[in-house]
Amino acid sequence: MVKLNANNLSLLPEKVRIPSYNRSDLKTGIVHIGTGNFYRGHEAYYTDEILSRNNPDWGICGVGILEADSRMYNVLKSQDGLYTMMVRESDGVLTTRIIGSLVENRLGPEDPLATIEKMADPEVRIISLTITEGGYNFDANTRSFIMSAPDVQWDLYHPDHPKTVFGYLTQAFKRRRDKGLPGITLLSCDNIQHNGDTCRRMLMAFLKEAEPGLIRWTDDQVTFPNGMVDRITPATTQADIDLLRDQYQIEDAWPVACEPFIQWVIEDEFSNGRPPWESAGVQFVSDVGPYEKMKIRLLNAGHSLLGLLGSLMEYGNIYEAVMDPQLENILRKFMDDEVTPLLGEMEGIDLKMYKESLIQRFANPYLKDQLSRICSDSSAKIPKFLLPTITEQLANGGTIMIGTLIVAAWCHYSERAGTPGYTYEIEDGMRDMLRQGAIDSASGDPLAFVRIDAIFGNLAHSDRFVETYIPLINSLRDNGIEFVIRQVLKP
Ligand code: CS2
Repeated sequence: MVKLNANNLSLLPEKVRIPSYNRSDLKTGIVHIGTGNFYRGHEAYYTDEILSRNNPDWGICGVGILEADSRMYNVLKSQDGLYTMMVRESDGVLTTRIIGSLVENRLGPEDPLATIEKMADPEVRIISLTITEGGYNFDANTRSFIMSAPDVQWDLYHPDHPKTVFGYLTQAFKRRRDKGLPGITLLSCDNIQHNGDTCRRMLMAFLKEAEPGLIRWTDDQVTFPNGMVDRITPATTQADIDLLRDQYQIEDAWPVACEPFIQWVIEDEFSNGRPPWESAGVQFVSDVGPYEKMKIRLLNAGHSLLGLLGSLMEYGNIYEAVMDPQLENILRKFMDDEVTPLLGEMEGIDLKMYKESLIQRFANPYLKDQLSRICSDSSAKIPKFLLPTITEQLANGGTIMIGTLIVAAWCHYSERAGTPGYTYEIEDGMRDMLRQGAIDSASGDPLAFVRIDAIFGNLAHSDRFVETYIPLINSLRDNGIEFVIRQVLKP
Protein backbone atom coordinates (compact mmCIF):
# COMPACT_ATOMS: atom_id res chain seq x y z
CA MET A 1 0.00 0.00 0.00
CA VAL A 2 1.36 3.41 -0.96
CA LYS A 3 0.12 6.54 0.77
CA LEU A 4 -0.26 9.21 -1.86
CA ASN A 5 2.25 12.03 -1.33
CA ALA A 6 5.17 13.66 -3.15
CA ASN A 7 7.80 11.26 -1.79
CA ASN A 8 5.87 8.17 -2.81
CA LEU A 9 5.02 9.06 -6.41
CA SER A 10 7.67 6.79 -7.88
CA LEU A 11 6.34 3.83 -5.85
CA LEU A 12 2.93 3.84 -7.50
CA PRO A 13 2.05 1.04 -9.94
CA GLU A 14 3.00 1.75 -13.54
CA LYS A 15 -0.59 1.77 -14.80
CA VAL A 16 -1.16 5.03 -12.91
CA ARG A 17 0.02 8.13 -14.77
CA ILE A 18 1.97 10.51 -12.52
CA PRO A 19 3.01 14.16 -13.13
CA SER A 20 5.90 14.26 -15.60
CA TYR A 21 7.06 17.70 -14.46
CA ASN A 22 9.09 18.72 -11.46
CA ARG A 23 6.54 20.20 -9.10
CA SER A 24 9.11 22.05 -7.02
CA ASP A 25 10.21 24.07 -10.07
CA LEU A 26 6.78 25.57 -10.65
CA LYS A 27 5.69 29.14 -9.98
CA THR A 28 2.21 29.75 -8.62
CA GLY A 29 0.41 31.68 -11.35
CA ILE A 30 -3.15 30.83 -10.29
CA VAL A 31 -4.98 31.05 -6.99
CA HIS A 32 -8.15 29.02 -7.04
CA ILE A 33 -10.95 29.42 -4.50
CA GLY A 34 -13.07 26.32 -3.94
CA THR A 35 -11.11 23.09 -4.50
CA GLY A 36 -14.08 20.73 -4.57
CA ASN A 37 -14.51 17.70 -6.81
CA PHE A 38 -15.65 19.58 -9.89
CA TYR A 39 -12.64 21.84 -9.80
CA ARG A 40 -10.24 18.97 -9.28
CA GLY A 41 -11.67 17.11 -12.29
CA HIS A 42 -11.73 20.20 -14.51
CA GLU A 43 -9.43 23.24 -14.35
CA ALA A 44 -6.85 21.46 -12.20
CA TYR A 45 -6.76 18.64 -14.78
CA TYR A 46 -6.43 21.03 -17.76
CA THR A 47 -3.63 22.80 -15.91
CA ASP A 48 -1.89 19.51 -15.06
CA GLU A 49 -1.99 18.82 -18.78
CA ILE A 50 -0.27 22.09 -19.75
CA LEU A 51 2.26 21.81 -16.90
CA SER A 52 3.37 18.53 -18.42
CA ARG A 53 4.03 20.48 -21.65
CA ASN A 54 6.64 22.69 -20.10
CA ASN A 55 4.71 25.75 -18.93
CA PRO A 56 6.14 26.10 -15.42
CA ASP A 57 4.55 29.49 -14.58
CA TRP A 58 1.11 28.10 -13.91
CA GLY A 59 1.11 26.05 -10.75
CA ILE A 60 -2.04 26.48 -8.64
CA CYS A 61 -2.58 27.48 -5.02
CA GLY A 62 -5.88 25.95 -3.89
CA VAL A 63 -7.78 27.95 -1.29
CA GLY A 64 -10.76 27.07 0.89
CA ILE A 65 -12.45 30.02 2.53
CA LEU A 66 -15.19 28.22 4.44
CA GLU A 67 -14.80 26.32 7.72
CA ALA A 68 -16.39 23.41 5.86
CA ASP A 69 -13.41 23.38 3.47
CA SER A 70 -11.09 22.22 6.24
CA ARG A 71 -11.58 18.52 5.50
CA MET A 72 -10.48 18.90 1.88
CA TYR A 73 -7.64 21.17 2.96
CA ASN A 74 -6.33 18.63 5.47
CA VAL A 75 -6.53 15.79 2.97
CA LEU A 76 -4.71 17.78 0.30
CA LYS A 77 -2.12 18.96 2.80
CA SER A 78 -1.40 15.42 3.94
CA GLN A 79 -1.03 14.34 0.29
CA ASP A 80 1.13 17.34 -0.78
CA GLY A 81 -1.75 18.56 -2.97
CA LEU A 82 -1.81 15.29 -4.94
CA TYR A 83 -4.95 13.30 -5.66
CA THR A 84 -6.14 10.65 -8.09
CA MET A 85 -8.49 11.43 -10.96
CA MET A 86 -10.51 8.33 -11.91
CA VAL A 87 -12.07 8.65 -15.35
CA ARG A 88 -14.93 6.21 -15.86
CA GLU A 89 -15.83 5.35 -19.46
CA SER A 90 -19.29 4.06 -20.27
CA ASP A 91 -17.83 0.67 -21.29
CA GLY A 92 -16.31 0.16 -17.85
CA VAL A 93 -12.75 1.19 -18.67
CA LEU A 94 -11.20 3.09 -15.79
CA THR A 95 -8.18 5.37 -16.25
CA THR A 96 -6.36 6.68 -13.22
CA ARG A 97 -4.00 9.60 -13.14
CA ILE A 98 -2.37 11.59 -10.37
CA ILE A 99 -2.97 15.32 -10.74
CA GLY A 100 -0.08 17.48 -9.56
CA SER A 101 -1.13 21.02 -10.45
CA LEU A 102 -2.22 21.99 -6.90
CA VAL A 103 1.26 22.84 -5.68
CA GLU A 104 0.11 24.85 -2.66
CA ASN A 105 -2.97 24.72 -0.46
CA ARG A 106 -4.35 27.17 2.03
CA LEU A 107 -7.31 27.41 4.34
CA GLY A 108 -8.51 31.00 4.64
CA PRO A 109 -9.96 30.75 8.19
CA GLU A 110 -6.66 29.28 9.45
CA ASP A 111 -4.59 32.25 8.28
CA PRO A 112 -6.61 34.88 6.45
CA LEU A 113 -3.80 37.42 6.07
CA ALA A 114 -1.41 34.89 4.52
CA THR A 115 -4.19 33.85 2.14
CA ILE A 116 -4.80 37.46 1.13
CA GLU A 117 -1.04 38.00 0.67
CA LYS A 118 -0.90 34.96 -1.58
CA MET A 119 -3.69 36.40 -3.73
CA ALA A 120 -1.66 39.62 -3.94
CA ASP A 121 1.58 37.85 -4.90
CA PRO A 122 3.13 39.31 -8.10
CA GLU A 123 3.48 35.82 -9.60
CA VAL A 124 -0.26 35.24 -9.35
CA ARG A 125 -2.01 36.40 -12.50
CA ILE A 126 -5.34 34.61 -12.34
CA ILE A 127 -7.77 34.07 -9.47
CA SER A 128 -10.32 31.46 -10.46
CA LEU A 129 -13.47 30.51 -8.59
CA THR A 130 -15.76 27.55 -8.09
CA ILE A 131 -17.82 28.90 -5.22
CA THR A 132 -21.13 27.30 -6.33
CA GLU A 133 -24.13 28.98 -7.85
CA GLY A 134 -25.15 30.35 -4.44
CA GLY A 135 -21.70 31.78 -3.69
CA TYR A 136 -22.25 34.91 -5.78
CA ASN A 137 -24.76 36.12 -3.22
CA PHE A 138 -27.31 37.57 -5.55
CA ASP A 139 -31.03 37.81 -5.10
CA ALA A 140 -32.72 36.02 -7.99
CA ASN A 141 -35.71 38.27 -7.55
CA THR A 142 -34.12 41.71 -7.56
CA ARG A 143 -31.01 40.52 -9.42
CA SER A 144 -28.88 42.52 -7.03
CA PHE A 145 -26.20 41.79 -4.43
CA ILE A 146 -27.55 40.79 -1.00
CA MET A 147 -25.80 43.40 1.08
CA SER A 148 -27.68 42.36 4.23
CA ALA A 149 -26.27 38.80 4.22
CA PRO A 150 -24.65 38.29 7.66
CA ASP A 151 -21.25 37.22 6.25
CA VAL A 152 -21.17 40.22 3.93
CA GLN A 153 -21.92 42.51 6.87
CA TRP A 154 -19.17 40.80 8.85
CA ASP A 155 -16.70 41.46 6.03
CA LEU A 156 -17.49 45.17 6.01
CA TYR A 157 -16.36 45.45 9.63
CA HIS A 158 -13.63 42.78 9.73
CA PRO A 159 -11.56 43.32 6.59
CA ASP A 160 -8.58 41.38 7.98
CA HIS A 161 -10.45 38.17 8.58
CA PRO A 162 -13.12 38.03 5.95
CA LYS A 163 -15.65 35.26 5.45
CA THR A 164 -16.77 35.82 1.86
CA VAL A 165 -14.91 35.70 -1.39
CA PHE A 166 -15.74 39.39 -1.84
CA GLY A 167 -13.96 40.30 1.39
CA TYR A 168 -10.86 38.33 0.36
CA LEU A 169 -10.77 39.80 -3.14
CA THR A 170 -11.15 43.35 -1.84
CA GLN A 171 -8.17 43.01 0.47
CA ALA A 172 -6.07 41.28 -2.19
CA PHE A 173 -6.88 43.93 -4.80
CA LYS A 174 -6.05 46.68 -2.35
CA ARG A 175 -2.60 45.22 -1.82
CA ARG A 176 -2.08 44.70 -5.55
CA ARG A 177 -2.98 48.31 -6.23
CA ASP A 178 -0.71 49.58 -3.44
CA LYS A 179 2.20 47.50 -4.76
CA GLY A 180 1.60 48.91 -8.26
CA LEU A 181 1.11 45.41 -9.71
CA PRO A 182 -0.37 44.97 -13.18
CA GLY A 183 -3.88 43.62 -13.60
CA ILE A 184 -5.31 40.24 -12.80
CA THR A 185 -8.04 38.02 -14.21
CA LEU A 186 -10.96 36.81 -12.14
CA LEU A 187 -12.15 33.62 -13.75
CA SER A 188 -15.52 32.28 -12.64
CA CYS A 189 -16.07 28.55 -13.24
CA ASP A 190 -19.61 28.22 -11.89
CA ASN A 191 -22.79 27.30 -13.76
CA ILE A 192 -24.29 30.73 -14.09
CA GLN A 193 -25.11 32.34 -17.39
CA HIS A 194 -22.69 35.25 -17.84
CA ASN A 195 -20.76 34.04 -14.81
CA GLY A 196 -17.92 36.56 -15.33
CA ASP A 197 -20.33 39.49 -15.68
CA THR A 198 -22.22 38.33 -12.60
CA CYS A 199 -19.01 38.07 -10.64
CA ARG A 200 -17.99 41.60 -11.67
CA ARG A 201 -21.41 43.07 -10.78
CA MET A 202 -21.46 41.42 -7.36
CA LEU A 203 -17.90 42.40 -6.52
CA MET A 204 -18.50 45.99 -7.62
CA ALA A 205 -21.62 46.18 -5.44
CA PHE A 206 -19.56 45.01 -2.47
CA LEU A 207 -16.72 47.45 -3.24
CA LYS A 208 -19.15 50.34 -3.35
CA GLU A 209 -19.81 49.80 0.35
CA ALA A 210 -16.50 48.35 1.49
CA GLU A 211 -13.82 50.18 -0.49
CA PRO A 212 -15.17 52.62 -3.08
CA GLY A 213 -11.64 53.83 -3.81
CA LEU A 214 -10.91 50.45 -5.43
CA ILE A 215 -13.65 50.61 -8.04
CA ARG A 216 -11.60 52.55 -10.56
CA TRP A 217 -8.55 50.27 -10.19
CA THR A 218 -10.74 47.18 -10.56
CA ASP A 219 -12.37 48.64 -13.67
CA ASP A 220 -9.02 49.38 -15.25
CA GLN A 221 -7.01 46.34 -14.16
CA VAL A 222 -9.27 43.34 -13.70
CA THR A 223 -11.00 41.29 -16.38
CA PHE A 224 -13.85 38.87 -15.74
CA PRO A 225 -14.12 36.51 -18.73
CA ASN A 226 -17.36 34.56 -19.04
CA GLY A 227 -16.89 30.82 -19.33
CA MET A 228 -18.83 27.61 -19.84
CA VAL A 229 -17.53 24.69 -17.81
CA ASP A 230 -18.55 21.08 -18.16
CA ARG A 231 -17.64 17.73 -16.68
CA ILE A 232 -19.95 15.51 -14.64
CA THR A 233 -18.21 14.85 -11.35
CA PRO A 234 -20.17 12.81 -8.77
CA ALA A 235 -19.44 12.91 -5.05
CA THR A 236 -16.56 10.59 -4.09
CA THR A 237 -17.73 7.33 -2.52
CA GLN A 238 -16.08 4.87 -0.17
CA ALA A 239 -16.21 2.41 -3.08
CA ASP A 240 -13.93 4.73 -5.11
CA ILE A 241 -11.44 4.88 -2.22
CA ASP A 242 -11.59 1.09 -1.72
CA LEU A 243 -11.12 0.39 -5.42
CA LEU A 244 -7.94 2.47 -5.52
CA ARG A 245 -6.63 0.70 -2.45
CA ASP A 246 -7.53 -2.83 -3.59
CA GLN A 247 -6.70 -2.62 -7.28
CA TYR A 248 -4.01 0.05 -7.42
CA GLN A 249 -2.49 -0.12 -3.93
CA ILE A 250 -3.01 3.65 -3.63
CA GLU A 251 -4.10 5.14 -0.36
CA ASP A 252 -5.88 8.33 -1.38
CA ALA A 253 -8.35 9.79 1.14
CA TRP A 254 -10.23 11.86 -1.46
CA PRO A 255 -9.88 10.85 -5.10
CA VAL A 256 -12.15 12.39 -7.71
CA ALA A 257 -14.19 10.25 -10.12
CA CYS A 258 -15.55 11.79 -13.32
CA GLU A 259 -16.82 11.11 -16.80
CA PRO A 260 -14.48 11.19 -19.83
CA PHE A 261 -16.28 14.16 -21.42
CA ILE A 262 -14.79 17.53 -20.61
CA GLN A 263 -15.35 21.00 -22.04
CA TRP A 264 -14.32 24.54 -21.21
CA VAL A 265 -15.18 27.49 -23.42
CA ILE A 266 -13.82 30.85 -22.27
CA GLU A 267 -13.85 34.39 -23.55
CA ASP A 268 -10.26 35.32 -24.26
CA GLU A 269 -10.13 38.37 -22.00
CA PHE A 270 -7.14 37.85 -19.74
CA SER A 271 -5.70 40.96 -18.22
CA ASN A 272 -2.21 39.65 -17.48
CA GLY A 273 -1.57 36.50 -19.51
CA ARG A 274 -2.93 32.98 -19.23
CA PRO A 275 -1.78 29.38 -19.57
CA PRO A 276 -1.91 27.96 -23.10
CA TRP A 277 -4.91 25.86 -22.07
CA GLU A 278 -5.94 25.57 -25.74
CA SER A 279 -3.17 22.99 -26.15
CA ALA A 280 -5.12 20.83 -23.69
CA GLY A 281 -8.41 21.31 -25.56
CA VAL A 282 -9.92 24.47 -24.03
CA GLN A 283 -11.83 26.61 -26.56
CA PHE A 284 -11.29 30.38 -26.57
CA VAL A 285 -14.08 32.41 -28.16
CA SER A 286 -15.17 36.04 -28.26
CA ASP A 287 -18.70 35.39 -26.97
CA VAL A 288 -19.49 32.41 -24.78
CA GLY A 289 -23.15 33.39 -24.23
CA PRO A 290 -24.76 30.82 -26.55
CA TYR A 291 -22.63 27.96 -25.16
CA GLU A 292 -23.43 28.83 -21.56
CA LYS A 293 -27.12 29.07 -22.24
CA MET A 294 -27.22 25.77 -24.11
CA LYS A 295 -25.28 23.91 -21.42
CA ILE A 296 -27.04 25.30 -18.37
CA ARG A 297 -30.56 25.09 -19.80
CA LEU A 298 -30.12 21.57 -21.22
CA LEU A 299 -27.57 19.70 -19.12
CA ASN A 300 -28.01 21.31 -15.71
CA ALA A 301 -31.80 21.68 -15.95
CA GLY A 302 -31.92 18.14 -17.39
CA HIS A 303 -30.07 16.99 -14.30
CA SER A 304 -32.57 18.77 -12.04
CA LEU A 305 -35.45 17.13 -13.92
CA LEU A 306 -33.98 13.65 -13.46
CA GLY A 307 -32.94 14.47 -9.89
CA LEU A 308 -36.29 15.70 -8.61
CA LEU A 309 -38.64 13.49 -10.62
CA GLY A 310 -36.24 10.54 -10.24
CA SER A 311 -36.11 10.94 -6.44
CA LEU A 312 -39.92 10.86 -6.25
CA MET A 313 -39.66 7.57 -8.14
CA GLU A 314 -37.10 6.36 -5.55
CA TYR A 315 -34.15 6.17 -7.93
CA GLY A 316 -30.73 6.83 -6.44
CA ASN A 317 -28.60 8.02 -9.35
CA ILE A 318 -28.79 9.68 -12.75
CA TYR A 319 -28.04 6.49 -14.63
CA GLU A 320 -30.99 4.65 -13.04
CA ALA A 321 -33.25 7.64 -13.64
CA VAL A 322 -32.45 8.11 -17.33
CA MET A 323 -32.78 4.36 -17.97
CA ASP A 324 -36.46 4.65 -17.00
CA PRO A 325 -38.19 5.09 -20.38
CA GLN A 326 -40.79 7.50 -18.96
CA LEU A 327 -38.09 9.75 -17.53
CA GLU A 328 -35.99 9.56 -20.67
CA ASN A 329 -39.03 10.54 -22.75
CA ILE A 330 -40.01 13.44 -20.56
CA LEU A 331 -36.42 14.67 -20.53
CA ARG A 332 -36.29 14.57 -24.33
CA LYS A 333 -39.63 16.35 -24.59
CA PHE A 334 -38.51 19.05 -22.15
CA MET A 335 -35.32 19.65 -24.12
CA ASP A 336 -37.10 19.69 -27.51
CA ASP A 337 -40.31 21.58 -26.72
CA GLU A 338 -39.36 23.95 -23.91
CA VAL A 339 -35.63 24.70 -24.20
CA THR A 340 -34.71 24.30 -27.88
CA PRO A 341 -37.09 27.07 -29.08
CA LEU A 342 -35.13 29.50 -26.88
CA LEU A 343 -31.66 28.61 -28.09
CA GLY A 344 -31.56 29.78 -31.70
CA GLU A 345 -28.84 28.86 -34.17
CA MET A 346 -25.35 28.28 -32.83
CA GLU A 347 -22.50 28.30 -35.26
CA GLY A 348 -20.64 25.01 -35.28
CA ILE A 349 -23.09 23.28 -32.96
CA ASP A 350 -25.52 20.58 -33.96
CA LEU A 351 -28.14 20.89 -31.25
CA LYS A 352 -29.70 17.54 -32.06
CA MET A 353 -26.37 15.81 -31.57
CA TYR A 354 -25.67 17.81 -28.43
CA LYS A 355 -28.94 16.66 -26.83
CA GLU A 356 -28.26 13.07 -27.88
CA SER A 357 -24.80 13.26 -26.33
CA LEU A 358 -26.32 14.43 -23.04
CA ILE A 359 -28.55 11.36 -22.87
CA GLN A 360 -25.51 9.17 -23.59
CA ARG A 361 -23.48 10.89 -20.87
CA PHE A 362 -26.30 10.56 -18.32
CA ALA A 363 -26.58 6.88 -19.24
CA ASN A 364 -22.96 6.09 -18.30
CA PRO A 365 -23.58 3.11 -15.96
CA TYR A 366 -20.20 3.46 -14.24
CA LEU A 367 -20.63 7.06 -13.17
CA LYS A 368 -23.58 6.65 -10.76
CA ASP A 369 -23.98 10.38 -10.21
CA GLN A 370 -26.00 10.71 -6.99
CA LEU A 371 -29.47 12.29 -7.19
CA SER A 372 -28.75 13.64 -3.71
CA ARG A 373 -25.87 15.66 -5.20
CA ILE A 374 -28.08 16.94 -8.01
CA CYS A 375 -30.95 17.94 -5.69
CA SER A 376 -28.69 19.63 -3.14
CA ASP A 377 -28.79 23.43 -3.21
CA SER A 378 -31.72 23.46 -5.60
CA SER A 379 -32.64 26.91 -4.30
CA ALA A 380 -29.44 28.24 -5.88
CA LYS A 381 -29.65 26.03 -8.98
CA ILE A 382 -33.28 26.16 -10.12
CA PRO A 383 -33.32 29.98 -10.53
CA LYS A 384 -30.31 29.70 -12.87
CA PHE A 385 -30.99 26.39 -14.62
CA LEU A 386 -34.78 26.34 -15.04
CA LEU A 387 -36.76 29.46 -14.13
CA PRO A 388 -35.42 31.60 -17.01
CA THR A 389 -36.71 28.92 -19.41
CA ILE A 390 -40.18 29.10 -17.87
CA THR A 391 -40.18 32.90 -17.91
CA GLU A 392 -39.00 33.13 -21.52
CA GLN A 393 -41.48 30.49 -22.65
CA LEU A 394 -44.26 32.40 -20.88
CA ALA A 395 -43.24 35.58 -22.68
CA ASN A 396 -43.08 33.79 -26.06
CA GLY A 397 -46.35 31.92 -25.63
CA GLY A 398 -44.48 28.59 -25.62
CA THR A 399 -45.35 25.54 -23.53
CA ILE A 400 -44.20 25.45 -19.87
CA MET A 401 -45.72 22.12 -18.89
CA ILE A 402 -42.58 20.13 -18.05
CA GLY A 403 -40.67 23.06 -16.60
CA THR A 404 -43.62 23.63 -14.27
CA LEU A 405 -43.74 19.93 -13.42
CA ILE A 406 -40.10 20.13 -12.27
CA VAL A 407 -41.09 22.97 -9.90
CA ALA A 408 -44.11 20.99 -8.63
CA ALA A 409 -41.89 17.92 -8.16
CA TRP A 410 -39.47 20.04 -6.13
CA CYS A 411 -42.35 21.15 -3.88
CA HIS A 412 -43.52 17.56 -3.42
CA TYR A 413 -39.93 16.43 -2.78
CA SER A 414 -39.50 19.15 -0.13
CA GLU A 415 -42.73 18.08 1.55
CA ARG A 416 -41.71 14.43 1.78
CA ALA A 417 -37.96 14.77 2.34
CA GLY A 418 -36.75 13.55 5.71
CA THR A 419 -40.14 12.07 6.66
CA PRO A 420 -40.54 8.34 7.41
CA GLY A 421 -40.59 6.18 4.32
CA TYR A 422 -38.54 8.51 2.10
CA THR A 423 -34.82 8.19 1.58
CA TYR A 424 -34.07 11.74 0.47
CA GLU A 425 -33.35 14.86 2.51
CA ILE A 426 -33.34 18.59 1.76
CA GLU A 427 -29.69 19.65 1.62
CA ASP A 428 -30.05 23.32 1.00
CA GLY A 429 -29.22 26.65 2.65
CA MET A 430 -32.93 27.54 2.40
CA ARG A 431 -34.11 24.21 3.78
CA ASP A 432 -36.50 25.52 6.44
CA MET A 433 -38.19 27.92 4.08
CA LEU A 434 -38.57 25.25 1.40
CA ARG A 435 -40.00 22.79 3.86
CA GLN A 436 -42.47 25.28 5.31
CA GLY A 437 -43.57 26.39 1.82
CA ALA A 438 -44.13 22.75 0.84
CA ILE A 439 -46.06 21.94 4.03
CA ASP A 440 -48.28 25.01 3.65
CA SER A 441 -48.81 24.11 0.03
CA ALA A 442 -50.05 20.67 1.09
CA SER A 443 -52.35 22.13 3.71
CA GLY A 444 -54.67 24.27 1.66
CA ASP A 445 -52.43 27.01 0.24
CA PRO A 446 -51.19 25.36 -2.98
CA LEU A 447 -49.09 28.33 -4.10
CA ALA A 448 -47.20 28.73 -0.81
CA PHE A 449 -44.04 27.08 -2.16
CA VAL A 450 -43.83 29.14 -5.35
CA ARG A 451 -44.46 32.33 -3.43
CA ILE A 452 -40.94 32.15 -1.92
CA ASP A 453 -39.96 35.24 -3.84
CA ALA A 454 -36.21 35.05 -3.20
CA ILE A 455 -36.36 31.99 -5.47
CA PHE A 456 -39.34 32.46 -7.74
CA GLY A 457 -39.59 36.24 -8.05
CA ASN A 458 -43.10 37.01 -9.21
CA LEU A 459 -43.72 33.75 -11.05
CA ALA A 460 -46.79 33.09 -8.87
CA HIS A 461 -48.33 36.26 -10.36
CA SER A 462 -48.42 34.69 -13.81
CA ASP A 463 -51.90 33.34 -14.50
CA ARG A 464 -50.62 30.84 -17.03
CA PHE A 465 -48.00 29.51 -14.62
CA VAL A 466 -50.58 29.17 -11.83
CA GLU A 467 -53.09 27.44 -14.12
CA THR A 468 -50.41 24.96 -15.14
CA TYR A 469 -48.94 24.49 -11.67
CA ILE A 470 -51.99 23.84 -9.50
CA PRO A 471 -53.31 20.75 -11.33
CA LEU A 472 -49.77 19.34 -11.45
CA ILE A 473 -49.04 19.70 -7.74
CA ASN A 474 -52.50 18.39 -6.84
CA SER A 475 -52.15 15.43 -9.13
CA LEU A 476 -48.66 14.62 -7.84
CA ARG A 477 -50.13 14.34 -4.35
CA ASP A 478 -53.28 12.49 -5.38
CA ASN A 479 -52.01 10.20 -8.13
CA GLY A 480 -48.24 10.04 -7.86
CA ILE A 481 -45.37 10.90 -10.18
CA GLU A 482 -45.75 8.00 -12.67
CA PHE A 483 -49.37 8.95 -13.36
CA VAL A 484 -48.51 12.63 -13.88
CA ILE A 485 -45.66 11.81 -16.26
CA ARG A 486 -47.98 9.57 -18.29
CA GLN A 487 -50.52 12.40 -18.51
CA VAL A 488 -47.91 14.92 -19.59
CA LEU A 489 -46.53 12.58 -22.24
CA LYS A 490 -49.95 11.80 -23.73
CA PRO A 491 -50.00 12.97 -27.35
C1 CS2 B 1 -25.13 19.39 -11.81
C2 CS2 B 1 -23.75 19.89 -12.19
O1 CS2 B 1 -24.90 20.29 -9.65
C3 CS2 B 1 -25.68 19.95 -10.52
O2 CS2 B 1 -26.88 20.00 -10.35
O3 CS2 B 1 -26.01 19.64 -12.84
O4 CS2 B 1 -22.85 19.73 -11.13
C4 CS2 B 1 -23.23 19.19 -13.45
O5 CS2 B 1 -22.92 17.85 -13.19
C5 CS2 B 1 -22.03 19.89 -14.00
O6 CS2 B 1 -22.35 21.23 -14.25
C6 CS2 B 1 -21.56 19.21 -15.28
O7 CS2 B 1 -20.72 20.04 -15.99
